[in-house]
Amino acid sequence: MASIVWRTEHFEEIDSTNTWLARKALDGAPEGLVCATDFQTDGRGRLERTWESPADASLLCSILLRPDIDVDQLQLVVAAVALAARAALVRLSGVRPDLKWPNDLIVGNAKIAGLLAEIVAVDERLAVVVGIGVNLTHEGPSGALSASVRQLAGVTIAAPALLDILLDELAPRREQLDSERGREVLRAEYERALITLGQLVRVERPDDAVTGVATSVDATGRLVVEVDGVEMSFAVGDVVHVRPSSRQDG
Ligand code: BT5
Repeated sequence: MASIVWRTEHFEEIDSTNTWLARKALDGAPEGLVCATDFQTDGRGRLERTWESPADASLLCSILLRPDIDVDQLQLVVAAVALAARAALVRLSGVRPDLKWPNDLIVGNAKIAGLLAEIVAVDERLAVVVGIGVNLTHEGPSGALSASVRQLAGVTIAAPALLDILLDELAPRREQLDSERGREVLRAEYERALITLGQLVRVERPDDAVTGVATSVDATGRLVVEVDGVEMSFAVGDVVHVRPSSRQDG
């Protein structure tokens, strides 16, 4: 595909950048449309959770992508945006976050960014809205294991500057999504950035939980966990939480 053209619509305040962009996607908006805001009144996390930030304290944006992938490869789109955000943070702040499967950027144990990917339409191509919130000066909700870039790096990054670099970093990764070879390159980069691999994790599903060592990410972005010598793969949609675990968790 030709190099992607980004076009950003900025709002001082909005309900949720994901919600706004999903509506635009359904109306046929082209790939590359980006929604950014200073404040969300209804910032959303996964599974009906909320994303909190006061005004002017975070990068809050959503990106419309129409990659040539199957529905079950959605996690690779999350990976592309998460890796772009990580690379942008390295370039601008020196902070090098790890990725935590499925959708967090963390430093140590503290979450500094979260992603929310939603499939909006399944036509000839998927329309995917990927939202990301990055804590720039906001340190996250009280009681949460979270932090801000300012707290960790001692620098205050402007949200538009971070978005610019993020989109710059996303362009080549977005291209990788369209071919099997590209997706393999992306998957390998994802594995290198994923702190989850090698960890003993407890994967909580709606009705049960299993504990094992996360070993890899498969070609569709599912997390592979070795449970009692047997490899099990977990898709994001089936997972409530993935937590580091201790052996006693059983
Ligand atoms: C996420 O969900 O981490 C996805 C967050 C996506 C937010 C962006 S902002 C722009 C775009 N528009 C939207 O409406 N959403 C996207 P999840 O893994 O479910 O994590 C949510 C949980 O993280 C909450 O239940 C809190 O515990 C915690 N949390 C909320 N706000 C946080 C913050 N600012 N920093 C760190 N943790 C936070």
